[in-house]
Amino acid sequence: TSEPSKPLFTNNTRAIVWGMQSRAVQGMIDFDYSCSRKTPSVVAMIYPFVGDHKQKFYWGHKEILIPLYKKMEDAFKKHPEADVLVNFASLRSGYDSTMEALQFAQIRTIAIIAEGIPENMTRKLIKTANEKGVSIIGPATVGGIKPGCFKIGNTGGMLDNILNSKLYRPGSVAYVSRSGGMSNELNNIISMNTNGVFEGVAIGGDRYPGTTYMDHILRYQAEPEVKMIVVLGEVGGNEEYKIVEAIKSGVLTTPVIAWCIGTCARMFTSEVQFGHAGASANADSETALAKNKALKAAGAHVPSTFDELGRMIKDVYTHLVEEHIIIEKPEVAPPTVPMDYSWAAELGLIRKPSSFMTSMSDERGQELLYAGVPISEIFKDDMGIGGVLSLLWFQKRIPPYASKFLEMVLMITADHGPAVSGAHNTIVCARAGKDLISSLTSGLLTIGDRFGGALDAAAQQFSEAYDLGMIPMEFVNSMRKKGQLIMGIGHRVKSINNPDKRVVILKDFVKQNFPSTPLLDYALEVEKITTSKKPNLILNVDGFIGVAMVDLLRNSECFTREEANECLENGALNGLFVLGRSMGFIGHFLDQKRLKQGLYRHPWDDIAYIMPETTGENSAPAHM
Ligand code: Q5B
Repeated sequence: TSEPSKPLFTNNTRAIVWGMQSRAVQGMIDFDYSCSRKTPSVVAMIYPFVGDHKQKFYWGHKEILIPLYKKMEDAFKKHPEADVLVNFASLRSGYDSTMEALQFAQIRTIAIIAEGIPENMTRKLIKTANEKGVSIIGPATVGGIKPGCFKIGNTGGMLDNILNSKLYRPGSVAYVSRSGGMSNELNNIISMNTNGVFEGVAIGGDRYPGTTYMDHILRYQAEPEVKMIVVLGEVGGNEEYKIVEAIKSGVLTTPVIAWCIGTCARMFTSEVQFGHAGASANADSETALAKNKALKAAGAHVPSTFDELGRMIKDVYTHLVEEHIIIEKPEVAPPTVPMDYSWAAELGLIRKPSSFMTSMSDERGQELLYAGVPISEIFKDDMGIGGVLSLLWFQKRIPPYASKFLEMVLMITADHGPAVSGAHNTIVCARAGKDLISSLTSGLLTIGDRFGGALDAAAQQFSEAYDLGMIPMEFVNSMRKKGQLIMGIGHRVKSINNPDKRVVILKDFVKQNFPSTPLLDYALEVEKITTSKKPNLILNVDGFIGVAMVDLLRNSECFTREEANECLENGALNGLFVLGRSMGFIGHFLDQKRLKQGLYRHPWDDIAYIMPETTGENSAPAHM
């Protein structure tokens, strides 16, 4: 690069981030806040795959908006103060986006995070960057960090890591490594053994890094605050020998503590390729052992193992403090960066009352649970629609006969022709051109005391009378005295002479399978009395299901008496008719569509127009 001695980052650095990397950007801004920067370092984002808009982030407690641009040109034009690009583009677009960025004169530093950019392309990037005086950090890097000033992307890890390693304020130690992961390790080692990191850069694991160890080392040496430099080299390449030369020639005078990783390569009989693309020795001189030896011989502080690195850093640091080259400063606590709610909750640090409670189903885990039962078990046990309904409505597993009964109820209530209130409404609605859901709900809205919605009230009336010990005649008389209809009694077309086959089928099943049916027996006695007065005052389908459900709830031994009562109070039983008849209403909607039925208009001759009597000239006529 053309200006090696100039700092890349200050506490006023402004950067643009390429890529939809919201978490990384929030991490950078949180770091800025912990450093007591006056403004966030990220001024804009670029992402070509979405339109221009703004992204929301936190600056401390406050929410801020950062613009995201589709075009790089717009981002740089609108933010001329930005001189850093943190490029999260993939290995496919990393080259093009970096080349494009290099055309903007304001750019001084580009961090390329992507791994796997072809080496010939990286070399072209480096050539262009050098011509333009731009420093490239990477490719294949996490980036770098300058405490108190700027953090590239995800460098330094999460905020607790940054705080633990005191990266919110500068120390006296600068480092350069290849590996991003190991730079985290260095942050930790340096913070434990010295007054902290001044700046650290991971140049990346490729054979051709955009900037080299020496580029950064020379920059560090030019910083008066940097009193010692840590270098973490590795097997492969010859870059470490440039440090050796610089120490030998007197160009590099700042104390250097160095270690090259990969000394274990000698334990392998064949050639070893470590994780990084550049980490394999093509000659003896490229081994970690040879490099460590040369660095030590040149005068760098080189431990005998990596484990010794911390102690060696501490020795050098202590010496510099004793020599008054490093003057330790009192610690100033960083401002508190609020923790994200989701992270705090994951750590168990906070609690809050929930707005919703549910005991019904849970979709969060690997498998959907209905009332705690995994759906695979529901299928394994062949629980059927009745079993599922009972789990979801009553949170209970019920015996097969009970499940079968619920299924029969749904089948029997599924439809009762086009003439009943609900089907009629659905049909009229469908013919008015409305959609399935509108037509269905139009039909459902007719369900009530008179039509299809008498199950709960029937169950309540009959069970109350039964529980009070009233004989059936007393019950019928008391209802008549109160002027109330008995819910579940009476039908428009069915009668004692034209029995409702649906009720006959259900009655046969219930009598054969339910453990006992005291309320049904009671209702059948009531029916005998009402039908003796009028043949259509039968125990109708609503009434039958209502009382049979009470017998099921009370006598199946699956429910306590309180649970059974609660079901009735909550109006669960009408749900059975609603659910069953929805099948029919949907069918009527589809039928009308299939038959291409036009808008329905009721014929005049079927409506009796009865107008008020005429009393004056201006009154409406009596008949139309
Ligand atoms: N009377 C069902 O009435 C109906 C009486 C009664 C004492 C009674 C009527 C009623 C209670 C509500 C009920 C569910 C409106 C019905 C259903 C689903 C369906 C529908 C389908 C399907 C029929 C004539 C005389 C009057 C009344 C007396 C009538 N009901 N007395 N208790 N419950 N029942 N609903 O025929 O002396 O002449 O003045 O409200 O259980 O909806 O298929 O159609 O699957 O879709 O119009 O099965 O019973 O009789 O009201 O003219 O009354 O009988 O007091 O006495 P009707 P009304 P009086 S199942």
